[in-house]
Amino acid sequence: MSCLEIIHTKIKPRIITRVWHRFQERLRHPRIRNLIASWLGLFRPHVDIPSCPDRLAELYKDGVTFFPQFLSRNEIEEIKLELEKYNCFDPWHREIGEFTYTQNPVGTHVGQIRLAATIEILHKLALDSRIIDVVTAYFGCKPYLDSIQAWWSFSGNDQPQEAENFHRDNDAIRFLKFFLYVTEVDDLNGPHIFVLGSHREAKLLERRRLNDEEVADTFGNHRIRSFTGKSGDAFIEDTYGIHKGQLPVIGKRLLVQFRYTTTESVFRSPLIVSTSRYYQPSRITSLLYE
Ligand SMILES: O=C(O)CCC(=O)C(=O)O
Repeated sequence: MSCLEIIHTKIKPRIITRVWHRFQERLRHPRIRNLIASWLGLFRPHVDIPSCPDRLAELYKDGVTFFPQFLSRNEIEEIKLELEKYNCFDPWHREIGEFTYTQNPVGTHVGQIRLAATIEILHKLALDSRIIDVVTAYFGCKPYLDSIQAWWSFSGNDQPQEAENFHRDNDAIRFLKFFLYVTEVDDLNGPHIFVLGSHREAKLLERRRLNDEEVADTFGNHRIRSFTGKSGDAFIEDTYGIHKGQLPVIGKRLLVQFRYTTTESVFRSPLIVSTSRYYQPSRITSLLYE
């Protein structure tokens, strides 16, 4: 499997991006966020907006749309074998240093693969028109590919940490995340959990982690969905909606995630790599290439 050459590491978001982020993360009402995002979209270069009414209807109503078997068994196995070769780090405890996914230090919840953004097959996927069409239609303007990530979620811990608690993401004024399950995900090894429709509802808007009880009391258990799935299953989600990665009870979950935005985010990829042959700059702006 081929890797792209690293051109720069430790890329930081621009000052204007950081200032804008501080402002937009304080805008909490979904309707106001949508209005401003639509207005900002007018300043993006022209792009044809694809028609995918069913996907859009799902994303508007529920905040999520599913792609069962987005990748075949062989394709996902190839990606898994590749990702297993890489070292990980704990983004919440960087002082621990690097480790392999089979030997995660006691107490680690997450093992991020630092070099995920160098793996060309992930770029091919991130630029796949099945995703780009939906993202472009939802944004109503030309999207940015903001980051490519992959991480392990580990069992062995009693209490949830960080994104294992319910929360809303504030990554950008409008954004979507694509999630690809690389390992099979059942109820016990860390399914992604989402509150259907919460992305457009002005409830529990505070910038903080939320506890299970207040989420259930506010939205009702019937709207809290746990996404189990086979390896190769995928979904696109508006993670301004309330979500979490359930603390795994047994095993390990391996996930690939791409972030698409309408403006550069402060969480943008710190890696710049040589341009992928799959890149079509007329359709999307990638922040991962020079
Ligand atoms: O690991 C998960 O399923 C949740 C990830 C998450 O919270 C996020 O990407 O914002």
